[in-house]
Amino acid sequence: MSKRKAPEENINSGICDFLIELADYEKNVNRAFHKSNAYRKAASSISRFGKEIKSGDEARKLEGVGAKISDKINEFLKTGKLEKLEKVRKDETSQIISLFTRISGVGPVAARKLMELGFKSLEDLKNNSEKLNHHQNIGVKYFDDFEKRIPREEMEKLEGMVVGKVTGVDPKFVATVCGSYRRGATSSGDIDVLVTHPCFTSETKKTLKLNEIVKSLGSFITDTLSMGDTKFMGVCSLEGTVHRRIDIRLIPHDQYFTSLLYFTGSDIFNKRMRTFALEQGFTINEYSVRPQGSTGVPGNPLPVTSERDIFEIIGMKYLEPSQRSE
Ligand code: DCP
Ligand code: MG
Ligand code: MN
Repeated sequence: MSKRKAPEENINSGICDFLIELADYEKNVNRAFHKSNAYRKAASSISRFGKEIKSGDEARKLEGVGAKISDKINEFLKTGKLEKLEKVRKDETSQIISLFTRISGVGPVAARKLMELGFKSLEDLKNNSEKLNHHQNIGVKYFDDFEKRIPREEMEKLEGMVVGKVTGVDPKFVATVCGSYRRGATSSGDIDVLVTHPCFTSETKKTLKLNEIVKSLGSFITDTLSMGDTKFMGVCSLEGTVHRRIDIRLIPHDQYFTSLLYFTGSDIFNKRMRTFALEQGFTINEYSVRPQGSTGVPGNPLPVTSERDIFEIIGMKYLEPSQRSE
């Protein structure tokens, strides 16, 4: 999961930052996911707006900005802060839960549980490792490293290295680094790799061995968080650099482009595109694009041979990865 996004050119970043802080608070501390998404959606709209917002009323005209958020924007523009956030930042429960949810492998539920066990700090968690699972313990171990964004230059080296090793196993493998890197971000939170092979389809699933691919990466992989048939979650490190989170997914060839689209994101863009697709009568997810059908039950997956196909099917103007940040 991504933590802090890279600062992008955004004239309304003050407003967007406080909306995202509210979104994180609602998600992690209150587990109010709808409220959280509403704040994120408003932040996304405002950052796409591009012009300086001078009042709550002006913001209200944008999609996803209602009366309550508009009032908050007025308060922020007038006073330079938000009473609600000032309180949240001072509250100990919020502080502890917010800290714990920054650990890889710890979601809002686990964070609250750990707090209820009386733990307040990372030190407390280090001293009680038996209360954490393997993934969470590694998350604590590399807490500082995982908070550091990966500069694009290092991402390029990581990409070259991973693609080289994977195609070394079989030149027919196709490996792509997705996520924020594929969108052209100047830095990334982690490394999201998709691997496919022309002989690997949703019918022939079991013939490929993900652990062979992971093994080919050698000592570059320092830790395994989890290893499944099609999904590896782990930690890697280029010589002498910080430890980084890496996910490798094996994707059937016939699902490659829907997966590529999904894992290129951003998550906010995916939500917008899914909503758009539904309005046009299509269901899209990482596996397929299907017509909705008059009964509401999705039909069979439509054939797709590029990302462009998916945009065309649902009738959305094609956007390059670099245009999919919000
Ligand atoms: N994704 C999604 N919804 C989620 C989580 C992920 O649609 N709840 C998709 C879109 C993301 C992609 O998966 O772009 C990769 O997830 P990351 O959390 O790694 O996000 P990014 O790579 O976009 O950002 P970061 O640079 O922080 O890793
Ligand atoms: Mg990522
Ligand atoms: Mn990721």
